[in-house]
Amino acid sequence: MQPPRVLSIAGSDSGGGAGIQADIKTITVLGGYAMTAICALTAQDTTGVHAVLPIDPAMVAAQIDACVNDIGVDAVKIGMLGSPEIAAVVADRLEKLVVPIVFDPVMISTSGAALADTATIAAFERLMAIATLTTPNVPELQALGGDPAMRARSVAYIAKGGDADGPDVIDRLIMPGEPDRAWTAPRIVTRHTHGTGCTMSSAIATFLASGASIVEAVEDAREFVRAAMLAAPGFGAGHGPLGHHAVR
Ligand code: PXL
Repeated sequence: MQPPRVLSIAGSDSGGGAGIQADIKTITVLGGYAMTAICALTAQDTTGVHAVLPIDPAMVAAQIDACVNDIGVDAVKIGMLGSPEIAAVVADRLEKLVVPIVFDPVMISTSGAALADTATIAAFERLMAIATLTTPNVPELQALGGDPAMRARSVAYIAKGGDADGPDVIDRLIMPGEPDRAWTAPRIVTRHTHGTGCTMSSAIATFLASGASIVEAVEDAREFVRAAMLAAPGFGAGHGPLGHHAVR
């Protein structure tokens, strides 16, 4: 059987912990076929983001077109976009594609660096409107207007609780017309959380590409992220990467 084809439209993390690199590892370990449209390069390690270079929007569009037109795509994950112009060409392309889309509204890195400016965040509206699922963390949900604004958009989203306080992590899934769901698990206390959001969204995209429902995909992706956190190799002086390679 052929593997599900997953396209990650995101930024590159030279340190290998987040972004495109986390996505390729996640999709591959979960049995998918990973393709990429790189929106930005970051010079980055576990301690921080040292430089960012957004890619020409036409080049981002060309990468998407190349993947879609030849190999084909069963699901898309969107991560760091890099500029409002890139967000616009990504929306132009994806509005024509009928496959599951997981949108991670990346704004800030684990180390605290800004990865989206105000204009880029404003451009998220079109992407949320076409996404099968949007995956904000605590500060991202707040920047998007919180639960009232997300519910008013009538979109499915998972409010990730990893950045909240407390001994348990609670992830809430809200889908229009369905009862809210929540998953609770004891917090894994570790500084090695770099790339958890990227890993979560690309895992969900891979499960959706394999035909899972949103609920099944979220459930399985949570388990994968937790297992990868527990398998973190302990690299670097800051927020280290996950151990994708050691899971499954
Ligand atoms: O997790 C957010 C994120 C997304 N994309 C890139 C990143 C990060 C966090 O560091 O570096 C490229």
